[in-house]
Amino acid sequence: MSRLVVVSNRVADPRKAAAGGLAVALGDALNTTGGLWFGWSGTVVEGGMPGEGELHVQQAGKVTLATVDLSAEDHAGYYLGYSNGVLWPVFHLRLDLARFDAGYISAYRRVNRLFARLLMTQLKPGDILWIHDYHLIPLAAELRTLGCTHRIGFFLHIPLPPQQVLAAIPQHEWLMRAMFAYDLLGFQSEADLQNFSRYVQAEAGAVDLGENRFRAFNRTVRAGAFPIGIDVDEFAALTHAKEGVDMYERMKAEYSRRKLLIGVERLDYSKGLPQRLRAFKTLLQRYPENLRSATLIQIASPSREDMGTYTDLLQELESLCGAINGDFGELDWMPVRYMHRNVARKRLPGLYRVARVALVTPLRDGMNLVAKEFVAAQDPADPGVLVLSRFAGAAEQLQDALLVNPYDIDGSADTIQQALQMPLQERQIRHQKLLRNIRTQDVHWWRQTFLQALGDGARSQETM
Ligand code: ADQ
Repeated sequence: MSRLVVVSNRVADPRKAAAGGLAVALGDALNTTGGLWFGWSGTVVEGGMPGEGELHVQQAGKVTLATVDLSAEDHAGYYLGYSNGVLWPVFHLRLDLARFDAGYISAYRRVNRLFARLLMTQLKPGDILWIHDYHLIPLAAELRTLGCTHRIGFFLHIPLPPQQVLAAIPQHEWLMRAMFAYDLLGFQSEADLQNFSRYVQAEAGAVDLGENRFRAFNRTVRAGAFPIGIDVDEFAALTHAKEGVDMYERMKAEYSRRKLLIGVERLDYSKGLPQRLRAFKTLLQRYPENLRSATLIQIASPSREDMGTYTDLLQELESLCGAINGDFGELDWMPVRYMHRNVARKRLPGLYRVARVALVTPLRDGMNLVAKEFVAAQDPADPGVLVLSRFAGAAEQLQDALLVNPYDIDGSADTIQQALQMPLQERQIRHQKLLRNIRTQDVHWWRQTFLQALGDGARSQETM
């Protein structure tokens, strides 16, 4: 069996309890076959030389971890700059927030080149490479320049925007050309795949060879939608473990007289938090039976705090929550409980399970794993209702959620009311269908189908 080499911006030790879905998925993939996980060490070296970084290699069980330090200049330009100040906003349809003219591109190229150079020293013949996310789009092209002939797959965790939006990036042609250095491109949804297909045919003169194979720049790339899932069994086990149950019981006792709604995410402008709070406020105005009763617990974990757009958002949320509580709150009832912090992963399932409604309403999201975790944590006999943005990748699969347009505040408020009022039988039927879906296409399915497609491509090329 080929050795698997995973490359992602951040690397997690698979022996330690992983913090999120992706770390679990990749750690699990690597633990199965043994392999190498390569990426940034998380260390920023003040005064370090741009384009240089020390490589640390350590063994973690069956997995070799190879991580690179970044100079402060590279970190600022590659990570905060081009990745999160250009690609993240544009791919989430926020052209207004993109910092095109800040010159970040050179650091982005430099770090991808550095990664390629150091990764080449670690590769063995027959390795299969799986590269993750927008930080590393040109990595395969850099590796090919250095003579790498391995099979390389790429998975984009965030959405791919429509052609006209992508074309606003000054380096869009270079970026998309770099995608043809891969053998397989994985997207979260059919909509993303469509955007790729339209872009490459319109802007790069690519020829559609059928079965999602495209030819341009003298290379053929195969693309596909591989919606990422969660480890449903692991999450169900967490739900029934001590900390999950303790959390559930404590919250149940505390909120026995209330209807609990929950929102959980990283604090990010793509997640639609101000719109959600406005929809909740509208719910209280339009449907006064929710006064003294509906309580929204909103947890937003700190994220990319060193970027200005995120601190602006933090202030906006704090003032919205303050205004709702000030206008509607009573001595014995606060409509919004807002927390700007992480919740321990072991406690999340208990929190999800106690909520009658989950508000997962991003303006744009590649997939959204919280939606799937919420479904996995429910009691099938008395499940909560998922209110899900139609603009989350997860909406393609989770059609039995209540889908909303998060920009439509009144419409969202009406849908939240529908969720709060939903009869038990309808809740059970919807939950059953949602659970079936997330079980069928779970994280193991995601990994296997992607790696199989990457491996299949190798076999079909050998027979050509
Ligand atoms: P994210 O934007 O981080 O991921 P999401 O898919 O929801 O979004 O994953 C977040 C993970 O972090 C979940 O496992 C969740 O439980 C956890 N989490 C979030 N907030 C938390 C909090 N306050 N406390 C504790 N844990 C919290 C990116 C893309 C998504 C895509 C994933 C995976 O933006 O669209 O689904 O990658 O591909």
